[in-house]
Amino acid sequence: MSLPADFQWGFATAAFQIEGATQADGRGPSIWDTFCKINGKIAHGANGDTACDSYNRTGEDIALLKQLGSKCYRFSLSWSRIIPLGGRNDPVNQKGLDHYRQFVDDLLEAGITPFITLYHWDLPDELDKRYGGLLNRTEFPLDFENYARVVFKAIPKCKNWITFNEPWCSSVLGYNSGYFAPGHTSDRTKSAVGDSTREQWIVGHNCLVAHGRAVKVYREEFKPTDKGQIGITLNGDGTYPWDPEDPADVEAADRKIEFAISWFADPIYFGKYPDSMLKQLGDRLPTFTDEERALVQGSNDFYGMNHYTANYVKHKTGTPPDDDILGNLECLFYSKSGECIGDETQSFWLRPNPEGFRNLINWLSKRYGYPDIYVTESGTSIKDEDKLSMEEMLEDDFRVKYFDDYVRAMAKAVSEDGCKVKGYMAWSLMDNFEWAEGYETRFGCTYVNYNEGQTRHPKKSAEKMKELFEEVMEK
Ligand code: LGS
Repeated sequence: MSLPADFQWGFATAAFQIEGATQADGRGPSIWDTFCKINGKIAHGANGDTACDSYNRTGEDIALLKQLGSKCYRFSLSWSRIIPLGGRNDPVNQKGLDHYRQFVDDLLEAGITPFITLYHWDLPDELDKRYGGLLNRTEFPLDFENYARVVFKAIPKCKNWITFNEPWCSSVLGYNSGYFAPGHTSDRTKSAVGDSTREQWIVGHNCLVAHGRAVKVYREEFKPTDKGQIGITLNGDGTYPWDPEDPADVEAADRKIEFAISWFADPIYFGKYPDSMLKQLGDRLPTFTDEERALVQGSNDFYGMNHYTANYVKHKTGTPPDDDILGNLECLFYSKSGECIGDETQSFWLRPNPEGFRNLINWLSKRYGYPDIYVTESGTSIKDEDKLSMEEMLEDDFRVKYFDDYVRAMAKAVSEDGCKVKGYMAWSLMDNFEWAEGYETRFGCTYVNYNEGQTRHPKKSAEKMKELFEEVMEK
């Protein structure tokens, strides 16, 4: 069991979750700044104003990465630092752009390979107000294309690009459950697109087209000299049928992945939505125009995989409600025979299931023709971790075990199953703003002391990562 010597491993973060400094150097507000101001949306009314203060601590973060032995670092750019109003006719903020260019230079200087995410959920607020943001089929992809071009041009030294992080979350959590910004729910009586139960499908479609536009720009205008690669990052859990004897559950376990992952990956690899979605949703899904299909199909140089957990899937009968996003099924922690998806002695909210990770890598590899895969996020947290003392938090044995099991399962997918996983980035380099959960939930391999000037203290899991990869990688 081993990973190739050039395997890229490291840690990941996202701009809004770590940067803070939301007013600095001409940054414009994003939909998350606005969302944080709505009462009751974020645990304890938290916001991203200070977060980990990474905007002012780039040197410290790079030193930490170096200390941990990280070969690469995945981070995202704040669009509204670069183009405060967001649009293609709006001014570019040179200071914002310079900040990231310098950061990439400093990473490279430290021997760390940058992986840049262009969009990790923090849309410039103005675009939401101006034309409905991600819901706008013509304006949004064009503005994203322009933003991407500005960035590619300014940061040619970065060779690894991710267009969108988890468009499933932007679509479903932002426009169906309302759990994330901009907080639209599927039961709203008014929708700019006529039917609020369709918003998530429209947003997903527009993200795909925007992704396709950015990839085209990169390939046509930059890649010939750049030799870089570009892809999208999709999230999805591993699945098992609740009752392996019931063909309907076996089918539902695949359908769950299709509704989460193939929703985006099938258009990218095959130029069409999955049959299971077309069957349930019919013309409630947007139809690709010829131009859109040409932009989207074949637009991944690699597959970015975010992965956390697995679940048992039980099919449902009857007609699903209009706003069903799962595919007429339910997800459970226990199988029919009472097996738990993960270690039930610990109250994990994300129950670890390394075998499910290996299975999903195989599922994706088979369906999409063994693409290069980068695991752009994988990690865990426990409920109420923040109720522990700092000393206890630093001894995060549950997280050490998680990474140990997951990385070994991945290494088997590579060396025994022939899957082409090229990198693994742990979520997260440090504790940070965990969206609707504020600072309560900690996913960091490094503890951040928010009460004492955001000081960083590596947890056991951070310290052990290097050893783990030394063990599973060829010399
Ligand atoms: O911080 C986010 C991490 C944490 O866990 C990151 O920004 C996202 O890209 C990604 O979605 N992240 C993530 N995903 C797993 C969440 C599982 C949610 C389970 C909900 C149970 C109530």
